[in-house]
Amino acid sequence: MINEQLEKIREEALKQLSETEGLDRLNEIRVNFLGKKGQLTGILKSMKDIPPEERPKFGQLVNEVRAQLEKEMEERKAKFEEAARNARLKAEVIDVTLPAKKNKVGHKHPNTVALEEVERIFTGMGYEVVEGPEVEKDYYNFEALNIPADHPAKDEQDTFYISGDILLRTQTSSTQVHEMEKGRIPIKMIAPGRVFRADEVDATHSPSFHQVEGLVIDKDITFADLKGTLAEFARQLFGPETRTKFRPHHFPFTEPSAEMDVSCFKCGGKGCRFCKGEGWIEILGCGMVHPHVLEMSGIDPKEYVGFAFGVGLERIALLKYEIDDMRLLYENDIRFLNQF
Ligand code: 2U9
Repeated sequence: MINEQLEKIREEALKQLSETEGLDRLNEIRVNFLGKKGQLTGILKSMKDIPPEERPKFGQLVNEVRAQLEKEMEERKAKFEEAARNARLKAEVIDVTLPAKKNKVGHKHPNTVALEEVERIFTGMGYEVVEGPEVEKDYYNFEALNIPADHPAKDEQDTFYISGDILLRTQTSSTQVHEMEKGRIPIKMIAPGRVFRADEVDATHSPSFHQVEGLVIDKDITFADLKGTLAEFARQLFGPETRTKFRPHHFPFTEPSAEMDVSCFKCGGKGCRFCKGEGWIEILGCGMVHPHVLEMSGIDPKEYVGFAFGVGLERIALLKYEIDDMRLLYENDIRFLNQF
């Protein structure tokens, strides 16, 4: 009777084991049959109901069933674990025949390319590149450059003020003033950098843009030196055929002052859509340094003369790359930048 019961337990356990599909269920079965309160443990309690002489045999049988079930469970556990490992290996498989992912290599911004080109041209002519602070004193940005207190550029609508006499520079000229104050002459420098003006953003304006200004101070410098230098700059930047023309202009810090045009590098000066039919393109402002500007920085205008010029870097980049909207330079749209 009790032997039959044991057989039933064995059969039931083996049946359930053969139907298991996971480690969780396997554990459940283990607890159910072999656990402290399991069926096999339970049947041992019925030992008292059988004659004492049969007890050892029955005990042996129970142990046999236990051993068999444990073995079966171990085998199934190993099987499940192997299946799980195989599934993981399959999921993690790497197809080495797929094409490799290419790293996207960036490149220089058009502004940087233009700046490096301008720097190359001027360092080639013996100029030093000097950088200065973007936050300046009113004196270095305006007063030392002969820009009077009532000049419209000083208006709060045109300049960003940080406090009473501290502002964001509107031109890199302040860097040249610092250089003049050091009193080491001759000076032959360019001052590239970021400048700020309270302008609304449009196709040709931005509240922050970049300039390259130049300054030469020595004995016997003439307007001919200025013209020769800037004509050579234009030829190197836009091609050897480039012609230049100087138109009178006014700046507070130079006297006389001029603006320089270059012959259109698209049509050679005949007039086209690019130069709006003019044949000429305005490039930069320039002039002989105002004697009062030299004097204010401690340089004797009777002994020394100089010329200066200023060029908008974005303007060069837009022209060189034929970009018709300055905003594109600041949007960092990869589709745009990838073209250069
Ligand atoms: C010192 C004395 C004189 C720098 C100069 C210009 C003419 C000029 C503009 C070009 C386009 C500014 O970026 S822009 O808007 N600049 O036209 N700049 S002469 O003259 C100086 C500089 C420093 C001590």
